[in-house]
Amino acid sequence: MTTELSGIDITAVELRRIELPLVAPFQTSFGTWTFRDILLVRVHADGPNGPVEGWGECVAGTQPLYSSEYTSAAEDVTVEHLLPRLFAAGVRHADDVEAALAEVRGHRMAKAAIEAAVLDAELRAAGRSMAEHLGATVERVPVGVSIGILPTIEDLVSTAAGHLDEGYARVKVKIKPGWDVEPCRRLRAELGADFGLQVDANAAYGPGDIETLRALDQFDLLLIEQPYPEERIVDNVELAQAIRTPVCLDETIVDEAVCDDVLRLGAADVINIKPGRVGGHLAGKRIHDACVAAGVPVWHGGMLETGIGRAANLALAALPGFTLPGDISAAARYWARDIVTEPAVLEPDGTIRVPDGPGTGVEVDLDVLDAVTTSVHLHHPS
Ligand code: NPQ
Ligand code: MG
Repeated sequence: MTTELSGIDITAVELRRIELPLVAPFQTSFGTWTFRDILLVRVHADGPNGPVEGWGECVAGTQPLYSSEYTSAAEDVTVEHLLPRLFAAGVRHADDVEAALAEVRGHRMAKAAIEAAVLDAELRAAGRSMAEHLGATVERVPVGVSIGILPTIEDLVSTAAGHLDEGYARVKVKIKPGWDVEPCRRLRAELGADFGLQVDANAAYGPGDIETLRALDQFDLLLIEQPYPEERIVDNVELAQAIRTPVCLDETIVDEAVCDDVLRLGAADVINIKPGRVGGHLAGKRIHDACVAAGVPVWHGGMLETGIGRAANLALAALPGFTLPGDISAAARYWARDIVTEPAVLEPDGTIRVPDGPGTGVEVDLDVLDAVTTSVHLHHPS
């Protein structure tokens, strides 16, 4: 990173579980979500100007359906394996978190939450915004919205129309076998050809479905996201050659090495970057830089975050290589009441303002937080 930060002395780490109801069920090819059970990491530390704290959000879901990680496992690995190493290494800088936790395999979403909390605290101590620290070049970012699978195509069309009226820059719809070609046909037939439309399969298809995937070419989609299972990289090379719609990878891109393989094989035309999936915002920035160098566009994905994760994501999404609207939607897309005092709102021009205060630039509403908290545990360096 550009500016050396003076660092912090971590005095304690709070692990908090919260349950937030979604404003509406969210159905994907891998399951339906009606609430989020989220692990939050709160770092208490001493900075050069006194005590500071930083927050980080773990994006793992209650069940290991999007990926192998899930909330209870993330809390367990954090308590049993990650915090002991963070404390033993005497980490004072966010830049040093990855190395301190590197010997633990996987668990990237859990690691990312710790790094985000340390980075938030370190930047608050330095009076510096995360956007500036990561290299943001814009103050507002264009955003899209992700629409789940709905009971009827009529519901889908009216929901999409509503979001376009709100000003969202593009619409993403979840697809699965049997809910793919017809929904896209109706969206185009009833809402027209000139709005940005993309689909996300969440790994629900295989090489045997190539005719169905090719049939989507007629709908002028921005991209098709993660058609095949996470580990199947080479099949994407053949798919990218067999269809016109750009292929985007999400679940597959778990770190820089895999991203590098994908770029060199030509297994993706576009990359979805999610800090939690790749182990942190710092790794997310490095993947951004690698994609920019390779001339491959990226956009910032979403994991139904609260205002804590959403603010950190906005900072990263403000980097120059994020040329496509992301899934960082307004808080109201998911929450009746967010846990930060100033939830992210959608501007009429389809953008969301990037917080510019110290750290993530958002404040946690402790009263709202306490009301949705299901457990709190404090851990101290021994
Ligand atoms: C995606 N996100 O792009 C994911 C899918 C997703 C906005 O579509 C809990 C944890 C619930 C992770 C629901 C969006 C989730 C989740 C959906 C991920 O593939
Ligand atoms: Mg996806």
